Amino acid sequence: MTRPSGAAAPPGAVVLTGAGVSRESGLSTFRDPDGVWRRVRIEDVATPEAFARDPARVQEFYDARRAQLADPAVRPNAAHRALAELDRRWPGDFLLVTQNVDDLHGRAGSERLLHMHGELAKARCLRCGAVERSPPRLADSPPCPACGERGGLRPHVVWFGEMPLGMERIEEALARCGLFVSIGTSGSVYPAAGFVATVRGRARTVELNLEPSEGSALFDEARQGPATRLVPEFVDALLRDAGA
Ligand code: BV8
Repeated sequence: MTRPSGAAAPPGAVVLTGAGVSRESGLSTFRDPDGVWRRVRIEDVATPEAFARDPARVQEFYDARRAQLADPAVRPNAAHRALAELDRRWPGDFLLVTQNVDDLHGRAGSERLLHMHGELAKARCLRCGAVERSPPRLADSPPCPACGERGGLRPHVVWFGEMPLGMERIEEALARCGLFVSIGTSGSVYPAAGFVATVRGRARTVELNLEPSEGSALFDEARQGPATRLVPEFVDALLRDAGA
């Protein structure tokens, strides 16, 4: 497809982020030495079976993480802001797919944004199916904002063994993209970790991460460093090259 100016339209871009992009905002990652899964076991707090077995423990785990988002010290960093600018200025198709359940991409201004693992700030009612802004604490069994029923709210978060959200839209964007950038993820959780294998060979693939991820070898380019330095640099160069 070419634009009136005759220049080729820029490729569609898909950006995937993980916990590393929020690390410099003060939120723990999962698999680093001080990570979340070093403190609690996935099987105890992040599966449907855990919720069925001990709902109070699961609700407390997510209530504590949700409370962190209300901390004024936890706010979008330069990487989140650079990705929001890319969303605003990229002249082609664009989709930011995040594995993160924090709200920092949205607060930075990203709009073409998809939370494939759900959102801490939202709760899902098992009685009426509504997905609403979550009350601060779910461990107290607050009434559903939609149906008023008590005891039916769960975090609107995708647990292990549950289907991630928006997969059709993600697969469509991956099928059309000419650029795939993975930022701040260890590449250890599927299906997100498999996206690069889906696009490599027909899209430019770039990894920006503090250290090589499990899938680094699958990328055309892999750069190591903190997201707050790598991402703004990368976005500036991308927009300059695209004349955007
Ligand atoms: C699915 C929400 C299929 C919860 C998360 C057996 C049974 C069932 C499924 C499976 C199974 N075996 C394998 C699977 C698949 C499973 C999976 O992949 N398991 C892994 C452990 C092997 N996946 C699933 O279950 C998925 N669903 O497959 O469904 C299906 C099919 C049909 C019908 C029904 C179902 C669902 C997975 C989603 C789970 N939920 N999150 C919550 O947040 O509490 S995933 C969890 O890992 C986190 O949320 C996180 O988002 C995600 C990925 O972690 P990362 O973001 O990569 O974080 P990590 O700490 O690992 O890495 C951080 C990186 O950042 C590091 O590389 C570090 O170097 C870097 N970094 C650090 N600081 C910085 C930095 N980079 C830059 N700058 C810095 N400053």
